[in-house]
Amino acid sequence: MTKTPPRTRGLHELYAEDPEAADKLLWDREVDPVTRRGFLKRSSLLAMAAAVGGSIPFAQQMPGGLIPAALAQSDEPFRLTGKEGLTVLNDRPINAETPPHLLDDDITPGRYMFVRNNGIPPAAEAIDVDAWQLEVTGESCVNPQTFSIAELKQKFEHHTYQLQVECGGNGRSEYVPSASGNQWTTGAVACPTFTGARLRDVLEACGIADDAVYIGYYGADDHVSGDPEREPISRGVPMSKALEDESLIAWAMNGEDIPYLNGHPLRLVCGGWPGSVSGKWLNRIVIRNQKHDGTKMGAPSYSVPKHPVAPGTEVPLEDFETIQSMPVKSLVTFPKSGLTHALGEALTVRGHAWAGDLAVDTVHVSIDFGATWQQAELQPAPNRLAWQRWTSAVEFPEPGYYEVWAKATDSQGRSQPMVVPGWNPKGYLNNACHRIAVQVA
Ligand SMILES: Nc1nc2c(c(=O)[nH]1)N[C@H]1C(S)=C(S)[C@@H](COP(=O)(O)O)O[C@H]1N2
Ligand SMILES: [Mo]
Repeated sequence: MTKTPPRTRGLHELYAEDPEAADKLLWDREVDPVTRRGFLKRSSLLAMAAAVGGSIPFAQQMPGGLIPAALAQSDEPFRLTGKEGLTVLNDRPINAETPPHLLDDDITPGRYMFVRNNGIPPAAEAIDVDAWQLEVTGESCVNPQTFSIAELKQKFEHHTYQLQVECGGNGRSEYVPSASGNQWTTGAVACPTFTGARLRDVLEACGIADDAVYIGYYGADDHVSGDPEREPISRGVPMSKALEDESLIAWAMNGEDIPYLNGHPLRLVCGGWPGSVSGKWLNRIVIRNQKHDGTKMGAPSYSVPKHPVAPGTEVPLEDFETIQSMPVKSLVTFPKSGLTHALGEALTVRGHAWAGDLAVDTVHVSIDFGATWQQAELQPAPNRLAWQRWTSAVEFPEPGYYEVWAKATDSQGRSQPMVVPGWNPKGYLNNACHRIAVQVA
């Protein structure tokens, strides 16, 4: 674990490229109409203090958008701790996605796993693995108990699964009219391996009452307001999902500590469902006798209209339902979009496909905007809820501009749409075909 506080990508680089966007993205300013001075919001101020290595007594006098000299004069680039090559969408809270070509590994390395934060992570230096506690409680828990991580490791069998985690809002940027929230393109998905105890084993050790219907999680991150009474997020899953073999309380990812921004030292992982059910910095699980009612459990969060609606429709809250399994989807992870390819040579394209709780049955690729499709080779998943590798060699008939499209079909016969699917107010579940551009010369 690193002692460096989370930092954002090249602040000075960003300022050089697009000062206005950088200002907006990074400074989160509230402009005082009387003095026209840009006050930093409390959350930004804390980040800035962490980045310069101390509190800033005269923060109120700082002009909005000023880059502290301590950072401007340093040639050490801003970085997200433990991450590489991610595109930062927002820094308070930190949200960063992975470009498709960096998702080419069968097992996503930690440095390439996207980051979706609803709040402010616990300070890295405040995370004490030996002192970390997981409390299991709730009205449907027979014997509430608290475990240290060492106790979890010692009392329960260890299991390792490769599990796909995809944010429910992945693809949101393509909806028209646009939906508010992080404008994810394709990169809020990852499939690393996780090692931990089965959630089921831990719940059973604490006694699941007959009336249990749901579990909920709580994490150690703070609400962006700084109000200790508010949770940034506290979601959960029905008992049936909680009791699956692959639902884990994980202390390791890819055989190492979970990366700080992905929930070190402990997180819940329920693969195949919106990533928001996989609680990071996990310190409490509640067994509930009703659907969990924590922050962002209720509509419209992670919910879609029960019936299709026309784009732009205002949907009453009672007409939403909570998203469960994610829809079938695929990515082209090689080659990187925009390549020039020699005519007459076959081009091997590859990627991954996944389908929420289901398996992927077939993947097809097209080079003619979907007029014809050829079936790709598809590997079985290493375990349930892992993505599947697909590969296909395509040939181009003449020079020019092509797009390679990939389309996966799940084990129940449902395919990805070629255009953006059903608009919904919060922009969830866009599983349209991914495509890359190829110039054939
Ligand atoms: N404690 C906590 N857990 C959390 C979140 C969070 O903000 N706080 N974000 C959730 C959401 S919306 C997603 S998509 C996943 C993202 O996991 P990652 O940041 O490790 O990629 O974590 C989920 N678990
Ligand atoms: Mo998410």
